[in-house]
Amino acid sequence: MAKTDTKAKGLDRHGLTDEQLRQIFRNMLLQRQLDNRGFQLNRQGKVPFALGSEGHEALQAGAAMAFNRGKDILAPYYRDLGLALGIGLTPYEIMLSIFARVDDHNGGRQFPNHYSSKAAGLMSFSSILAAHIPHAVGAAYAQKYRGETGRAVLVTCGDGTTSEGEWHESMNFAAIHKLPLVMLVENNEWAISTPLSKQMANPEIWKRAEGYGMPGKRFNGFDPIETYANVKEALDRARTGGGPTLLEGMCYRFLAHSTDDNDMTYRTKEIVAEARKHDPVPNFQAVLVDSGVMSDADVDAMKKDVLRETNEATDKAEAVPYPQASDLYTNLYEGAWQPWQ
Ligand SMILES: Cc1ncc(C[n+]2csc(CCOP(=O)(O)OP(=O)(O)O)c2C)c(N)n1
Ligand SMILES: [Mg+2]
Repeated sequence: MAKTDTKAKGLDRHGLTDEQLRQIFRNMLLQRQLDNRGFQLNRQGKVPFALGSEGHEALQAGAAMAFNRGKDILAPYYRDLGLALGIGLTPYEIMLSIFARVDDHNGGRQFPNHYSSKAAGLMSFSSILAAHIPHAVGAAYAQKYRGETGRAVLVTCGDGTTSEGEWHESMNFAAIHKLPLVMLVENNEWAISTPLSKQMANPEIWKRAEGYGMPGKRFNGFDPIETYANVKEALDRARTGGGPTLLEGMCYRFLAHSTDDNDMTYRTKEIVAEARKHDPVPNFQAVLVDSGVMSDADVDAMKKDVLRETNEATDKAEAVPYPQASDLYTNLYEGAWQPWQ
């Protein structure tokens, strides 16, 4: 599918208010600023690892706007900074995780980017690709088993993850049981160094939906409003007993996979520069300014505020201590028992 820019299509807001459109844009700016901060801190030797959502901003900010806080459950993967922010995690919570500090939800003992928040309805997940998808299906099964309506599970993963056995098993099980689940695949064309062409013979992931017996759809993930509309439609169907949907949002990974990866060993600067022509952040900014939702001065003020919030979150989180070595087995074994005893 050709990637079209939001700008070219004008503003079809799908019921989103000006305030919601500004929230989406702020989320996108925050993603970029926090990504940048993570990479900076890594280069300064202050954090061992960082990984960015750059190129996924619109997809994640748009999808998060369709999530019902306090009702739905999110089962994200490691690239979902914008989804985590969009459903209520703060930059400070994100920074606590990047710095691995004791006040982090996981006690500073989980890999960075492994978001979790019981209060926000965000399921903890594992680094094992697709391992969280059966868990998400289980949560959707529990909702159905209890006869709950008006809520659903939003589960995400990358294009490469759709090759895993758990992914196929989960889609099949969700369809058989008509579970309240939306599987959102963030197709950025890469799985670290593996291009889509080496991952699957048919590059249209959404078309697999028919084989499982559920609706499937592909959309332009560089457009936050189009993303919102598609995710909302699928979540509404799931919330009202209509069963699961497979969605495929098209985007691109602008950064290397992580700070541990040199993408110039498998793709060229020119390829990335070509994809960056569709950069959703400046494009959505232009949409908001052209349509009068924001002025240039509003945009400047928002960018300054996002930088301020990022700086404050960084300083505050950095000042929090690391977990104690003596806490290594806290929440793993009952009582005071230690595995070396
Ligand atoms: C089962 C398993 N195999 C391999 C890995 C190593 N690995 C981590 S991320 C990744 C790429 C995943 O690509 P994709 O699903 O497209 O997500 P993206 O990072 O592109 O957003 C791989 C192979 C892993 N974590 N788990
Ligand atoms: Mg990918």
